[in-house]
Amino acid sequence: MRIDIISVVPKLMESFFAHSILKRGQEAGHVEVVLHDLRDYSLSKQRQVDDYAFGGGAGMVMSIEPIARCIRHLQSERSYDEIIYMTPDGDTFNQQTANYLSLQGNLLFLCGHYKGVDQRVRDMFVTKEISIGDYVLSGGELAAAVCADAIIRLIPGVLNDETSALTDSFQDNLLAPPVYTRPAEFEGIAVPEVLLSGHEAKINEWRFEQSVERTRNKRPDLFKKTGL
Ligand code: 6GU
Repeated sequence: MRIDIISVVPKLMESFFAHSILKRGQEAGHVEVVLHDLRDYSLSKQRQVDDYAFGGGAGMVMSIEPIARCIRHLQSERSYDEIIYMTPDGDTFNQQTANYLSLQGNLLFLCGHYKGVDQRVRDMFVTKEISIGDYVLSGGELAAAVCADAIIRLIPGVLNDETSALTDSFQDNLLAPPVYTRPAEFEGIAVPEVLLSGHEAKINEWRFEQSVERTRNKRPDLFKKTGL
């Protein structure tokens, strides 16, 4: 997979992709993440990428020309399965979307800033609009990083234990069960006995029941979706 990210502050994301699982995923050749500075595609001497909103009002709008130049440059090198605009008015990101995007070959993320991009960018280039929740961030960069992390860890081979993504919370609309490690007893509080039994079927049954209970109690909205 290849992920291109267009931003006015690419430096903000550099260190994020240079660490841990995301770094390993790139080093092992499972994914390539390339950051692009939108200002490199500006036509003005001052490398300007925004302008006043037609019709007035507070806040600047990201201009279409630099974005169009950048996207077309990238499209001349490869075709993109999705061109994703990160915006608080997009569709809320979830595990299902992460699963879908992890199966694609080339993804292009455009990070919004200021009052957002000229609507014609959305009409002409964007195939998917994503928000990470109902709150406003100062830019789409952190949101794009969140999505990229959720996507990259699903690519086969990126996680050490390939089955571990399958048992994540949300994969089947159920929250993950409680987990324990040594010591088996801490200040008089013991680990549930079944986990020490070595009886795999019983352990799986216990974990499933715990997942169901947790989801029912903490996330009744999710629980409804399980059909249980
Ligand atoms: Cl994608 N962008 C911004 N600026 N704020 C957000 C967001 C995105 N998702 C939630 N809040």
